[in-house]
Amino acid sequence: MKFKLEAEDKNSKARAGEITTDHGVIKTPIFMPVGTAGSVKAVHQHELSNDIKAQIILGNTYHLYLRPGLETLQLAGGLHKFNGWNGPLLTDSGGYQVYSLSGVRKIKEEGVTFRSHIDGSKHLFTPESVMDTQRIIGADIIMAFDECTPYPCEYGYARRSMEMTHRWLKRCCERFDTTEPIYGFDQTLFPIIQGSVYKDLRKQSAEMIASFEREGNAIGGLSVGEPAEEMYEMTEIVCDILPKDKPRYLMGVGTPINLLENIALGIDMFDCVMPTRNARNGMLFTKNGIINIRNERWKNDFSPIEEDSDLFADRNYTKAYLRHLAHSKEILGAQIATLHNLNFYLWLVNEAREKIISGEFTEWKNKMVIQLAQRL
Ligand code: PRF
Repeated sequence: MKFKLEAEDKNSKARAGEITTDHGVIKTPIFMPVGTAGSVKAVHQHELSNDIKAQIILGNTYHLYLRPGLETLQLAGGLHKFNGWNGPLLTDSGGYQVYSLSGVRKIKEEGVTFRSHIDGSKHLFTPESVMDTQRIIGADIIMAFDECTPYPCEYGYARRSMEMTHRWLKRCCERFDTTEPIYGFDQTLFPIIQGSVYKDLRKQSAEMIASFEREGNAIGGLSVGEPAEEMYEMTEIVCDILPKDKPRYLMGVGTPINLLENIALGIDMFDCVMPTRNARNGMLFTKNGIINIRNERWKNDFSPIEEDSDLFADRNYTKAYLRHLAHSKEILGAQIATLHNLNFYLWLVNEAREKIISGEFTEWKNKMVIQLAQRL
């Protein structure tokens, strides 16, 4: 993997860059659609690449390990071959899904024992096993095994958990560095900063994570229920410590406004289920604010979903029709709304990138933040 820093904003810490992987180039800042079980829900791979021009998508170790399982993934030749997505791919380590999805779990120094949310079967994830699993899945960027602390989190727990995440990182690196990619293309490992909402812990964690000198760094444990201002404060502290010449990934964030504010603090990569999940519930993100397409207001509104959009689905279908599909629980409604939201998120980060390059980012961001907060 290579990262080239292309431009820095003068009035904020926003940056534009370019990540090169064996499966293609990613222009940053970027949003990564979430494809948990090997599919970005309701979207075809050709729509991802051709219609909304996704540059990288995400998969989850936890889900893929449980189903279809490692044997199938390895026989397929990795996730790229299995799902037909030929672009850059990142997998999360399970260091979040294990805590948020599985039932009974036990966290020990060795790793985490948990029960599958699918059939209740018992499993153990360790830093080593999670590296091996991500070798088999075969993503271009893979994530270290961490513990994402909940919010609120008592200081003592947050400190002990962060220290364990650091020890787990050492084990992840040792395993990763003594194994090879299975499918002939390069993989890189990103470590994850933790430390809850405690400034001293975040500083310590950022320094520790930076000292591993991996090719990119991630920030976890945020957007778990804390006020947005606290999230921004933590992002700022860690971005000021992380090296400038490596990409920074803020995990599981967030709303369109969260993206812009964090880009301004120096974040390069984001992922979140919000545009896809909320689309399936009828929430549409637009330049002028949030629409609930199920509202009576759109019943007889035959204007296109988004007038001057470059997306076929936005121009070709009306708000009234999409409202009807949502109320009728038609699958097409989820497909159209998901494409719309992802296209909007990708438009937003691309626009941010262009404004950073042209030197107009901060002014544009401040205007957008007001616009995006509206409810239509
Ligand atoms: N750790 C991992 N994945 C994550 C998170 C984390 O802390 C978050 C927190 N917002 C989202 N996804 N491994």
